[in-house]
Amino acid sequence: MKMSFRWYGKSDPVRLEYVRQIPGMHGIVSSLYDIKAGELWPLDRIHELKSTIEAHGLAFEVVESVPVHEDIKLGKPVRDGMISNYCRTLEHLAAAGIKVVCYNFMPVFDWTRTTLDRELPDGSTSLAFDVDVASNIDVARGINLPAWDNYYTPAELNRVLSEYASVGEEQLRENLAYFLERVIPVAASVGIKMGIHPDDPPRPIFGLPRIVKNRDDLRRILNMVDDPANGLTLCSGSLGADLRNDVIAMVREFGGEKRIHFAHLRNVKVDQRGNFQETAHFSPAGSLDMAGIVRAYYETGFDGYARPDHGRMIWGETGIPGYGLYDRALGAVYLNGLWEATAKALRHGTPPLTGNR
Ligand SMILES: [Mn+2]
Repeated sequence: MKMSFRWYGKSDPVRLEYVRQIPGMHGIVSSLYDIKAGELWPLDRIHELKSTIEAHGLAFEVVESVPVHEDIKLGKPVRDGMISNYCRTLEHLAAAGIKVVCYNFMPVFDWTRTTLDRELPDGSTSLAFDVDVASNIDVARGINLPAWDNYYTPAELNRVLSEYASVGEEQLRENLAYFLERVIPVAASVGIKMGIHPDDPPRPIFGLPRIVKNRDDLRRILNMVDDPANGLTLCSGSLGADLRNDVIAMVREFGGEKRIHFAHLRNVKVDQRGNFQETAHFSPAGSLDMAGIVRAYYETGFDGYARPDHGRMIWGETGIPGYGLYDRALGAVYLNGLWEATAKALRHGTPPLTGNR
């Protein structure tokens, strides 16, 4: 397990010097955030980002994400040029040493929360999702949700939502298959592993179709193109926000087949209706058995990349919600601790296998 940390580039308030000081930190997960979906990533820009990261003693081997343009998800004729750019971007990324590319296929909203700073009992804050708040939003008047209210004007939103009116789950699946049939052979040929991120949260939102919600969805996607390059970013917090999802069983099934390339490890406190709040990684803080999840990765011989995904805001830190330094650092160390303890318990005291440099 190669522990990694998401970093939003030079505008990120978290400094790479500090990320490097987290014990067992292997590398940075990042992206070229200013390049629009559908466009080609220039090789020199990728190298520039890589040099910045490597200058701080960290590896750059995972991109999260190369976004998929809405027109590809909608299956519009213009998608072919965008898919061609996507394939050429993968070639450029491979040339720069990238091993794993994370992406998602969520229509319009690539994650949704109804609160970005709900207080937990200990006074820290974190992201939360309330089913009733989300279902009572009148999308015709715009999405009055944190982080999304500035993305689309109500008119733009209505336009894109109306385009999805004729795209149900089956059509969205067909459009994903069309994308994968063209992208996966290129990824495989240049040695890049693709990892689709589950829907976050794993339920239909605002009447939009969702096709990456549970075990059966993941199986269907892997079967669309049966190649190791067509794999998963298994996000415990996203899938775990539906209590019917057995995250440990999914790690065992898909990890056993070497189809998980990127592990997002975080905990959530969930209720039966699907309301949830992100918590500390520590298992008793939330609803997920993080030790059981890490053990499942260990036992399936996982040697891919992991990241602590999100964290709470603690110790007075301010910054990008979910992406502060302190709590994600605690999470990374906790997860590495679980890995070491699992390794030593199962191997009777011999040194642990770790991906740390
Ligand atoms: Mn995630």
